[in-house]
Amino acid sequence: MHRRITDKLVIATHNPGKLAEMRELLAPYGIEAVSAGELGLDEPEETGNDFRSNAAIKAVAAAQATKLPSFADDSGIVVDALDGAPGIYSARWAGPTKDFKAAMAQIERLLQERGATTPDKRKAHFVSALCVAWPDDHREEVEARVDGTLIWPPRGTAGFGYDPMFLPDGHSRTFGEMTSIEKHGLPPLGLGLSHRARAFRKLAEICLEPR
Ligand code: ITT
Repeated sequence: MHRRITDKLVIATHNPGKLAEMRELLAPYGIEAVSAGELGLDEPEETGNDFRSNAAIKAVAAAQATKLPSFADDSGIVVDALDGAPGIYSARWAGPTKDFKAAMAQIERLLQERGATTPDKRKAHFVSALCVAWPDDHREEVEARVDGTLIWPPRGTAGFGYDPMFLPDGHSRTFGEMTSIEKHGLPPLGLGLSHRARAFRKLAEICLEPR
């Protein structure tokens, strides 16, 4: 049986870009949300082998620490020509200073080394695994992806992380050039385009009721 989210929810992320998106996605449902950062929660070590297990590690750690239902996202960019890298290590590729310009340059360097210069060889997708965990260890888990092509040089200053390098299929602007509504707004305002928006729609279907 799926469980509905009715109470206050902890958003178990320390990434400000993600936090803003997760808050915006929850806003129409009238759920009061407080972030892990605001509560001073520690960041658990992400020891899982895939997005789904890392999302669960983060949600369960926050639910245990706060005794409140907790919502986590584990996400990343998967580059075909790099055998799926950086994948679950997408945050780590930016190093301790979270330098995503350097992380994007590293991806580009590796793509050039592998001769991936034409769009067909530069396919990538973002993945978002979402987990809501309750203090009694009930969990709701969903996952989704958005496919696209990596461009160089990066374009746009909106969004976060690898957004300026990612051109979603069927669009002429990168995520870095889109407004937040365009990137992850849900219908009727947006198209629910991003990996996180797509995963969130699945979660909303099973766990949330519109106000
Ligand atoms: P938390 O674990 O605290 O949530 P984090 O940044 O460490 O924050 P992840 O381990 O899930 O989160 O790493 C995901 C990385 O993938 C993130 O830091 C971004 O660089 C990248 N990423 C995920 N979603 C993205 C998006 O919508 N746009 C651009 N980059 C994204």
